[in-house]
Amino acid sequence: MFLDRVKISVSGGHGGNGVTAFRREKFVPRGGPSGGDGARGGDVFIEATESLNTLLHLRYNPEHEAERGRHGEGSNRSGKEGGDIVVRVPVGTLIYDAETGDVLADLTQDGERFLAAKGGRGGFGNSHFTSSTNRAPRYHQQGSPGEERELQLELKLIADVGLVGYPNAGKSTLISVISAARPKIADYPFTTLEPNLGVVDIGDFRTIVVADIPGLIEGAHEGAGLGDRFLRHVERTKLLLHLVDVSSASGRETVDDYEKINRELAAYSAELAERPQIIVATKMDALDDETRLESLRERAMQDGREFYQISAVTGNGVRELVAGFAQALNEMKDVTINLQSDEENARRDVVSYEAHYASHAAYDEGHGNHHKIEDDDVGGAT
Ligand SMILES: Nc1nc2c(ncn2[C@@H]2O[C@H](COP(=O)(O)OP(=O)(O)OP(=O)(O)O)[C@@H](O)[C@H]2O)c(=O)[nH]1
Ligand SMILES: [Mg+2]
Repeated sequence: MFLDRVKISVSGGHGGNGVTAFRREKFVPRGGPSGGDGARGGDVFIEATESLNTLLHLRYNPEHEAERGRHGEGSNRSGKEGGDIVVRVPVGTLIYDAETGDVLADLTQDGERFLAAKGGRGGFGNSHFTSSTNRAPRYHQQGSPGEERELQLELKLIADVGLVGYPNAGKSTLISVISAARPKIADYPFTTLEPNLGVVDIGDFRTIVVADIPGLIEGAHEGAGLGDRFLRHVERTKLLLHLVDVSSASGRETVDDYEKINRELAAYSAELAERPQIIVATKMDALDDETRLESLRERAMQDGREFYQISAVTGNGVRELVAGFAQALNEMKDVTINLQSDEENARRDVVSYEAHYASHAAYDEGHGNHHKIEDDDVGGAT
C-alpha cells in the first residue's frame, strides 16, 4: 500500500480583546461605558477536493494559522472577526490527532469539511459589564487563544497512470526521470520487484501519480516471471503507458512484445485490456533498425492508440510524453473504473515470495540470463 503522510499544525486565530472606554460627549460630564467587544478568531478547516491527488503541497507548508480577531473599540464598536482558512487536501485523506493517534476525520467526498482548529472567543468590552450596581465598570475581558493541534494526514495514493511492458523496457528509468521516485534500475529483467509510485509535477500545482510495476512476460497470467498479480496496482489507474523497447538489444520483435503484453492484460482482466493505452517506444537513442520503430507505430495507429517515442537517457521526447498523458487524463475527467472483487485480489496476493523467486529463477534459466538473486534483493525491492 502506498501512503503519503504529512504532519501539519493548525491553530485557530486568537480572539480579540474587549476594551475599556467611556463616552466623551460635549455637555455630558461623565459618559457611560462604551468599550466594544473583541471578535472571535478565525477557524481552520480542512476540506477535501478532487482537484488534488497528493499531500505534497503541505510538506513545504506545514503551519496553518487562521487570522486573529480584532480588538473591540470605543463607541461600542466590536472588532472585526478573524478570517477562516481552508486547508485543501485530496479526497481520501484521513486525519489523525498526531499526539493520540485517534482518527478525527476521514474525508471521502469532494467538498467535505472538518473543523480542525476553532478560533478563540472575543473578550467582552467594559460596556458589557454595566449593571445597576456598577454603572462604570473599568474592566474588560481578554480574547481567548485559538485551539492548537498537531495533525497527521494520511492518504492512500491511487495512481492515475500505470506503466506496463516487458522487463527491461525502461519503465523504472522513465519514472525516475519524470518524478522524484528513485527506483532501482539495471540492465537485467525483473529489477523491479515491488511497485513504485512517482508523483509527476505538471505545473499549476497539479500532479499526476504514476505507478511503475514489475515487468510482465508471456504467460504472466499463469505465474510466469513475477506473474500478473502486480497488475492490481494499476487496476484503478485511468490510463496505461505501454512501454516497448525499440532497440534490438531486447532480442524480440516490437510488435510481438506489444501484442503479448496486451494478451496478458486481457487474461488478467478484460476491463484492463480496454483501458486507454498510450504506446511508448523507448530507448530511441539505441534504435538501430528503423523498421522496429515503424512497425510498432503502424500497429499503434491500427489500434487507434497514441504513439510517442522517447529516450529516457537523453530526455528526447519525454516532455512531449508527459504533456501527452496529462492531456489525455484531462480529457477523461470522469471515467469510472470498476474494480475487481476483493476475493479476486486476495487470491492474487496468495502467491508467496518463494514462488515468485522460483519463477524468477526459471525465467532467468530459460533466457540464459544470469542475474543472481542476492539476499538483499529480498524485500528491499525498489
Ligand atoms: N540506451 C537506453 N537505455 C535505457 C533507456 N531507458 C532505460 N534504459 C536501460 O534499460 C535497462 C532497463 O531499465 P529499467 O528502467 O530498469 O527497466 P524496467 O522496465 O523497469 O525493467 P524491470 O524492472 O525489470 O521490469 C537499464 O539498463 C536502463 O539503463 C534509454 O532511454 N536508452
Ligand atoms: Mg523496473
